[in-house]
Amino acid sequence: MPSTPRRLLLVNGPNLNLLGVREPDIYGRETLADVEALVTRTAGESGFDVRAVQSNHEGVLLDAIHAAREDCGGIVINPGGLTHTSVVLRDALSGVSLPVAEVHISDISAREEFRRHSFVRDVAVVHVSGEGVAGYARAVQLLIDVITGRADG
Ligand code: CA2
Repeated sequence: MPSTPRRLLLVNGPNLNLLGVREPDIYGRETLADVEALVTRTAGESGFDVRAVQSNHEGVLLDAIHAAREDCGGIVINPGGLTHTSVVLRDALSGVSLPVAEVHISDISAREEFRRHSFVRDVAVVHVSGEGVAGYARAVQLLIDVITGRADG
């Protein structure tokens, strides 16, 4: 049986390219480049590499998720606002049958009512919300634990 690829797909959804530029009171001052560097460094400590995608176009995200089937062992995703709206994104994640970590910088359970529901939640095995950008690093560690069989998630 082929071994699990030691690569993660990092997906950041719509508007996350604005990190560090707008709304620092909610999302902090770190940029998308900082997030990608943090995830790459954290995964690297466990011998995983990272392919990162951010897009404001849902279809680009779906294509990246589908392609992950070929060469990734898991997916770390902050779906942005698509979290609360997209059955299509949820179907793509469940369709590829890879372990998924759902990350939110802010605490989506403590904000507006419309942010409390996540279409992604029950297709993810790891959930991190409200820990700021540092939450991406914890999500990576927990996901790698799942992938390498060290934990149940
Ligand atoms: O807390 C999170 O990470 C969110 O996924 C961020 C989404 C929001 O719709 C979710 O409810 C929670 C928003 C992403 C947009 O990010 C921005 C960053 C800086 C400035 C403006 C938007």
